Amino acid sequence: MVPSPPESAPESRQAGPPQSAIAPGVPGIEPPTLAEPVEPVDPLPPKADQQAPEAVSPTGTPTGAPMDSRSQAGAYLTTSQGLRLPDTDHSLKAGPRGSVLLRDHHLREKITHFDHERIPERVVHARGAAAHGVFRSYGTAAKVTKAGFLAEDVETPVFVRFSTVLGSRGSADTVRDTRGFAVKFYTDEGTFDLVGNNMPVFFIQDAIKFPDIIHAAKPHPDREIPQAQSAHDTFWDFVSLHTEAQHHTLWNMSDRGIPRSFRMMEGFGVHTFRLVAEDGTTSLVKWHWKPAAGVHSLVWEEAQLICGMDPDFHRRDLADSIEAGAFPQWELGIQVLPDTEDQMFEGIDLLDPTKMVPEELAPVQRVGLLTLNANVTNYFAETEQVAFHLGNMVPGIDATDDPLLAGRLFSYVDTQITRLGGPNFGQLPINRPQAPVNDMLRDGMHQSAVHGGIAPYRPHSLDGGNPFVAGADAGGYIEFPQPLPASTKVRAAPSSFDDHFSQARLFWLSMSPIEQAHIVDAYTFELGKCYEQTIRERQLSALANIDPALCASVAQGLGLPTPQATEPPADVEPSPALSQVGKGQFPVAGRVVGILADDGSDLAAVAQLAEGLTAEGMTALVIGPRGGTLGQGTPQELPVQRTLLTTRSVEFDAVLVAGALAPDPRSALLLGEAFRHGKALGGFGGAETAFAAAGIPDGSPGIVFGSDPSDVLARTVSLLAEHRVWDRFPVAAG
Ligand code: HDE
Repeated sequence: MVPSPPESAPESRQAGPPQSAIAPGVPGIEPPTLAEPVEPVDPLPPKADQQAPEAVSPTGTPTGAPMDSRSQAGAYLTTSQGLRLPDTDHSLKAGPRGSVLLRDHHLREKITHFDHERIPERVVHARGAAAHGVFRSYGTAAKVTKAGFLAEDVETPVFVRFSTVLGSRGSADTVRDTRGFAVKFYTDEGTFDLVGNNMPVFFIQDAIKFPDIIHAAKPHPDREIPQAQSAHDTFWDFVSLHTEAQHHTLWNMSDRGIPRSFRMMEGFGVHTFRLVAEDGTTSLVKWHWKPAAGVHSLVWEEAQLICGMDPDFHRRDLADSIEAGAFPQWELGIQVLPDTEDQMFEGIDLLDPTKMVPEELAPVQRVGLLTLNANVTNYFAETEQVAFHLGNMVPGIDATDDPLLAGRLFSYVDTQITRLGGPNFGQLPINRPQAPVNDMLRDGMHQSAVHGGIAPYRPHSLDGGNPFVAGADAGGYIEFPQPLPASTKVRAAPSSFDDHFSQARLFWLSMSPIEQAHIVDAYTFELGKCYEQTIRERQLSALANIDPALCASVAQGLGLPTPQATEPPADVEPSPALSQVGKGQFPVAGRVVGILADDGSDLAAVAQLAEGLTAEGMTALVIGPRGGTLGQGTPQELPVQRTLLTTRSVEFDAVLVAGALAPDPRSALLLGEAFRHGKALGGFGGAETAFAAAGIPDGSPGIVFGSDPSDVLARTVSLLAEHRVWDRFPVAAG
């Protein structure tokens, strides 16, 4: 059963300071009282935007219990055993100035539990954020797979976790990195996990190299720096030697490495999977997630500023947009490829995870819609404890012989045993299947099922013979009987894995000039951060094999000579689908617009603008020179949501300026940055003065002026729908 999502944005709270009325991020369900409460009350219910894991039993049986049935209960503070406590502020002592007594069980329990509150963070993808949602299938995949959740109009509850790869759990969100995009479908036939990334290719072709790439990309083991980034010697040392990593590295250096929002990322299954239809026919497929909000990125300076200003930028954006009712959506798509004996398609080895299949060669067919409609109730219980596993498959979906996939099929269960402290992690509430579980797995740390019966073994004649094995007609998962060619045991890759540069070149040639300029800057920045010149030179040699112009531009930025290619540039056809630029207008719901105003602004117009923005599902934040309200004591008195001290341009997708504004270097900085970052800008009521004070040249593209605020709003929002004003930055083609 699909849990019912909140229909729309939760109502604003009735009381509380006016600032919290429209700004997202309200911390609690009720506004706090000034004085500490003294009347005992039961715990408050979760906020309207939150949802907890379905209250099924550890073995997948619906309990009918409400979603908050697993949270704290009762009006009084207790021990973990439910004993009511009169005091939690003082240890038990031999007199107020005397020794603390060992017999203080409350002190011991409180500190002991606290001492063990942390678990090992994920080896990779430690930093993440997640949400609940629902997947509705169109039924268009039913001809190629018998998977029940892909039949027409089936709705399946999902839990989705996004992540960076390299950083520790407390690192910043907007670092240059690949992003994880892991989806858990709680289907009637068992849980299906689609554990992908926001890039369609991977650094390595064989799982045995995973520890190598990760050790190279993680901080240097001596000083443990730098955190959460690839701009350092060991990363470039590895990828310049192990050149199969070059294609993925190029994606990382592109704008895909710094997404604007999780909501604005594509997702990819990376490996080729095999789908099995009802009649037994098979196809090879690549999974895709297509975001409704479009694919958009930050610019590099903005990303760096955000690391300091708001390291939680992406998780805040995800939670805020769900809280505001601007539910993030993606369509699931598949590229369906013939399951031929050689598992090749148009010369592309489908078992090589450093290769993708251009959409122009195999269109992405849309098969369903994912909507994230509820935030988690408790980060640790859900986002931290969720355990994905590639082996969580359902009938109709099977693996291929991709050697990277093989290693992953082993790794994910293994890592959870360390991370979650034993083999019963599947019984944690967020990991419980929503299909009956009868696994004969027994005991182990933290066993929370209470199994009946006496015969957890097969065959047996006790317990009525239960459980029985299920053939295909009873929904059993039958591995595809793949014919295997005669072969010799060998530690080697096929020669079709030898091509390391052609698709990197294809990606480079598919980029628009502004995207290419960003890529050149990214390489120049990252290699500029390497200490060893040899490593820079070696990486330049790899770039020479991708594209001579790319190589020459980076070499110039580094002040190094341009090396010659060691192999002729591949003759490849660009794939326009790979570019993010010039793809038209996208929905603006969930975008954040700042309105710069002061006491001299037309506050009635500002209020109207804020209303207009909110009506379109955006977040409007009034930025004032100080906190409190503008126009104090006048009928137009207006709450300020951000001050020039508490915000910076990077918080906004677009900025509107209400009036000339009193001169203030901080508002000039805000406007100058927003201009430099290609953001939509607008102003009315003499706002030209404020732009001039920020040093922005008159007549610059992408700045809307007018006397009618609602007209300025409409035109600015139209610019915002294209994400950035790129024609502010003329770049040479090529
Ligand atoms: Fe992972 N990966 N991975 N990976 N991966 C993990 O599992 C691993 C790979 C990906 O939000 C770990 O539970 C190996 C490719 C995501 O919880 C670990 C190999 C892709 C997430 C692990 C790969 C991914 C992980 C760490 C090479 C893109 C986060 C904690 C054979 C298709 C899931 C954990 C979440 C997490 C191992 C390669 C994506 C250690 C050995 C390729 C999105 O098991």
